[in-house]
Amino acid sequence: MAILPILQYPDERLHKVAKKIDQVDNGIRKLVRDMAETMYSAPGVGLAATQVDQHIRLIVIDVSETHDDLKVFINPELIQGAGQKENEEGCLSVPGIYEKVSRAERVTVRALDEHGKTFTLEAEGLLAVCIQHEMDHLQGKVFVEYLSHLKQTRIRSKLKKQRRETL
Ligand code: K1U
Ligand code: ZN
Repeated sequence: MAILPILQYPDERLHKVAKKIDQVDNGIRKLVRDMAETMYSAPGVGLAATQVDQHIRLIVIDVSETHDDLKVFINPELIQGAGQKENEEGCLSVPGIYEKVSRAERVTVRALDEHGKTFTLEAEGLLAVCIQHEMDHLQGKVFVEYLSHLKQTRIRSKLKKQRRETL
């Protein structure tokens, strides 16, 4: 297994639109394992392939406290959304920034698992937020892009300062 480098906002590659996966093969399963290791070590509760510079429709999520409930979504499709709720979000590509974003409260998602089998999942709470956040990554959207231009400018300056100080 390997820990993969995570692209940092405002890297332009975070805006690429991910392509559908045609075949769930051993190469995809190796990427799933590497992404899971990268997510757990960050630490985070989700990771989209876009964030590790792989522009294919693949997401891993584990919102359990015990790190034993890995969920793999290949070619995910949002088939239903209900309610609306504001939640605080973070992102491994935007370290140290937490902001409120409004999203559907409950979602139903259909995807393939790591064996290529179709499943449907109904989610609420952090899992629902995380699914929507990661699916945005696959569309090339980063959560800060829901915020005002002023907030986005402030976030970019804060990140620049943070990076200067860690050099
Ligand atoms: O997409 C990402 O970069 C992962 C992101 C997922 C996410 C979290 C919260 C709301 C929406 C989306 C993260 O994992 S940020 C880190 C984080 O929230 C966290 C880290 C350690 C323990 C618990 C949460
Ligand atoms: Zn993110």
